[in-house]
Amino acid sequence: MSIYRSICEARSLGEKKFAMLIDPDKVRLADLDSLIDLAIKARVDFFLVGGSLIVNSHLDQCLEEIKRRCQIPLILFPGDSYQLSYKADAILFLSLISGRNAELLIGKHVITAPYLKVSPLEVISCGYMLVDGGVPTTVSYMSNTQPIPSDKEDVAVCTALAGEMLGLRLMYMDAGSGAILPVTESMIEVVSQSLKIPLIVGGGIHTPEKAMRNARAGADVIVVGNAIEKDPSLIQEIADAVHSVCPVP
Ligand code: 1GP
Repeated sequence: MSIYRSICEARSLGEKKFAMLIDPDKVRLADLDSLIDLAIKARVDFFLVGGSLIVNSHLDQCLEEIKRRCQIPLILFPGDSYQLSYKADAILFLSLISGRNAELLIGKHVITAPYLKVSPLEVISCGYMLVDGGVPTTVSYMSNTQPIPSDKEDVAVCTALAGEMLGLRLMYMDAGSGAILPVTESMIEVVSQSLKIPLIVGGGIHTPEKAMRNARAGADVIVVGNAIEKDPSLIQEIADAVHSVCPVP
């Protein structure tokens, strides 16, 4: 089954998925094996691999090592068009629809499309919505865009709806890595209810409780990076919290 179909099926059943973000810049290859072991034990659903700024050349090595050790699907979460690799299973083909930077709405995609056309990667178009996380994040700086204010739920809903109407197949609301304020449950709820496509939520999630509340509010996939880099024991706790959210009867 394709990765996208598995996410859609889970949404239709009310099941929640947990994606662990691996930033090749931050993870030391020496630590990767133990993180992979923890992810297998915790039944992590996906690895998202990428970052706003990859300054080392670990991307291929990271992907190879994860592939060698487990079967958890690997999804590229590219911060730029050079962050591509055939060694992953899928790619989030992100369009930064909360911003008005033409390069990140369509420009980079034109450059990348021929490469993806001949690649074995599953290409999943994804509306990427940056929401103010209370602090300037790398992604807001690097993308040269303004995030959606965290209390402007109507703007978030209209942006998500427009992305869905344009044919994007997934929506990702992100407060940005290291956000102080994660996306509110209230915003997640209204956006999720307005969409038919699955919703990914990440940025600044530090506790199993917040992960669970986001899933209950309507997030279909919860992404956590920073918190588990600091405390890998959270992998199991957050996975359990996300997976414990039961479908509404
Ligand atoms: C960032 O949503 C991801 O794009 C994860 O954010 O690193 O803050 O968990 P954190």
